[in-house]
Amino acid sequence: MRLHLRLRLWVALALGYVLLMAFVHLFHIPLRSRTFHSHYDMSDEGVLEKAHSAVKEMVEKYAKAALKHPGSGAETAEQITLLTKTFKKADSNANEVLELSELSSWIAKKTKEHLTLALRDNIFTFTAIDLDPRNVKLGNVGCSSGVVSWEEFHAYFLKQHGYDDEFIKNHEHNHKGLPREIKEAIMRDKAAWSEAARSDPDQLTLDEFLAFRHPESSHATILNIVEETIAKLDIDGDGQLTSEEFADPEINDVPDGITPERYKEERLKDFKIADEDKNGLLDRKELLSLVGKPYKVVDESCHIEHTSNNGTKAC
Ligand SMILES: [Ca+2]
Ligand SMILES: [Ca+2]
Ligand SMILES: [Ca+2]
Ligand SMILES: [Ca+2]
Repeated sequence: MRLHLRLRLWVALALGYVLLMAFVHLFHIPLRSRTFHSHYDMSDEGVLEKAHSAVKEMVEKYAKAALKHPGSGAETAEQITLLTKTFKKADSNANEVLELSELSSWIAKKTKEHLTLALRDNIFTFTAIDLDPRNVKLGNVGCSSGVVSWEEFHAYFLKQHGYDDEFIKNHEHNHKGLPREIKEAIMRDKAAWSEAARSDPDQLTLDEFLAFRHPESSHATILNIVEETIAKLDIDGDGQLTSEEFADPEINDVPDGITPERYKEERLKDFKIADEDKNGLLDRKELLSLVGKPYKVVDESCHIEHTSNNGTKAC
């Protein structure tokens, strides 16, 4: 009997985990909008629906496999502990069942966390690559964040794979002599590069670099996050968020390791930055900018650049 219950729990946990992984994986497929330039066009909904039904199919497939071979796959003590913890976190009403709404809100939370990390990492990597020449400019109104050329990225890529400056400078352009997997990785990067380079095929801006390294940060994902945020936080239903709605720790998912007070403080700071027209409300356009653009990290890049030159902060 205990074994039977344990099996049921395992299958439920596996379902939740697989669904998250499948969701994240699915957004790696080219979801780039045909209407990329329109921030308000919701025609990606069709794509999202397809993604959801693909997730459903995949979950059913994995569930059947798990029932057929309960001893196979992830049944190690460590993985069961991880799944149990994950399940508990997602089961917000603690009834030991994962409702669809819990799963959906947990996936949205994890996707948001993933994108935040990706945005943070993006500026640091971008700044580390934009060296030859370094194109960051500091101006009167702020700073532009530079461009990364294919040559800059390629030099960085080779360095990451253990090649020295001498080799990078003199290596043959057809990459003769490099291991096959490195050549294949370069070809994959080339293909992703041309997908991401919208303004100039030879170089990427900061935003394009994000799309290059994290295609899951695509427009469709960002639109989805904005819609879910409004659906969850817009208590009075006017389609906009007040600072109270936006920052209330009672209705937001407060990340682990941060107190509700601190969370509210941080969110109020974000609100001030995001409220571009200073009318005390966040509309969809402002939320799209907040989710889709690395405000804070661009600010940090100005700081890094300027302090590295003369120790003062300009932005
Ligand atoms: Ca539940
Ligand atoms: Ca550059
Ligand atoms: Ca509202
Ligand atoms: Ca506003």
